[in-house]
Amino acid sequence: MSTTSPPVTRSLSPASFLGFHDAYAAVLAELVDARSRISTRGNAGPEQLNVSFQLENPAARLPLYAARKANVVFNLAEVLWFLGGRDDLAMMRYYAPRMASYSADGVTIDGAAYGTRLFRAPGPGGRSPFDATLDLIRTDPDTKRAVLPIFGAHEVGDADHPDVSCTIAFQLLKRGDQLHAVCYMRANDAFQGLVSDVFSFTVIHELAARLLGLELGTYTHHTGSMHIGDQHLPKARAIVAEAQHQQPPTFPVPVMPPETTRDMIAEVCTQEAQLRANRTRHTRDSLAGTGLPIYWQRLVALLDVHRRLVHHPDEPIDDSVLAFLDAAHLWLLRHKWPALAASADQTGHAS
Ligand code: 5HM
Repeated sequence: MSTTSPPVTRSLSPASFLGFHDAYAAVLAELVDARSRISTRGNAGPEQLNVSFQLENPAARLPLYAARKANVVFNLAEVLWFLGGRDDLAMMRYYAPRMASYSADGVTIDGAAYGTRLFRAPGPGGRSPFDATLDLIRTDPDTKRAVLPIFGAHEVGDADHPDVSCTIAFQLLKRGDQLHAVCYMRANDAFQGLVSDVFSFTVIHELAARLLGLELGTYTHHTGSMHIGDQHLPKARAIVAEAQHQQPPTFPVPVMPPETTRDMIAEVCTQEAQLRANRTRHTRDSLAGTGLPIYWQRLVALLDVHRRLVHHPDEPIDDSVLAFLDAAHLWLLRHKWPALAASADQTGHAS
């Protein structure tokens, strides 16, 4: 009589983390020890294929490592750039001059301008792919078709363009009262791109949940090629060591308010443009005067603090605005802009 061995059971689901802070260190820990290396388009470093992770709370999207000094202002600006359906280099260059290297014509950005693929309406009166996808979920809640393609057919086999979309697609799945999201990436720079991609897509995920009146479910990130440049390895090792030996700062995770509307997003985008041009400045009263919920007021305040750092680096920053910032944002600002550390000490925020 032949015996059959029992089927091998193993989990086919990605590793799960409460928030991105822990997932980021786990990805970097794999990369710094990865044996495989690639060298392409002038960049060389370790690579790990098929890296996936899941976030239980996608609103916990910030990596709070002193060794990383994440630029949360850039992250916020980039997702506003997406939400506005924009592709202009001018806006993003203000926040990150290195974005100029993504532009083929010095005026626009193509592959990394995900907003053109997600939020730009296809024609007058037409719905954007994002809005069409939300409508699909409303009419067929169990749908598996709520997919927003990003990598385009026109990018296939392009060796010359400086910027070919790294995200393939973004998917939304309503299951029960929760909205889950999946981000599929062909390639991810584990040190830089990963931080901004997770930030942007978890904000878009959270916004979709709010607009649909659903709870925020899990966010899953799948990457074909996760890699890191050799120049980032020392900092990556420092982050991994910090994750192993230090408790992260604990801050409350702000939740996007359920009453968030597209008009509020438009108002935040308008505020961003005004602040970038240094045409407006805020106090606690003027922030309240925007009529935005506190959550969005705090993000406008973050952009205003950045405006002061860029346009008036020698002026002291209004302590009442600093004290109003989200605590995690202030913590990141203080690490990124040391000049802010002294004034931020006066705000009463925990460091
Ligand atoms: O040669 P390639 O087109 O793959 O180079 C693009 C680089 O930017 C890769 O390191 C990719 O992982 C990174 N990247 C990212 O991580 C780029 C974008 C822009 O689409 C992104 N995340 N969003």
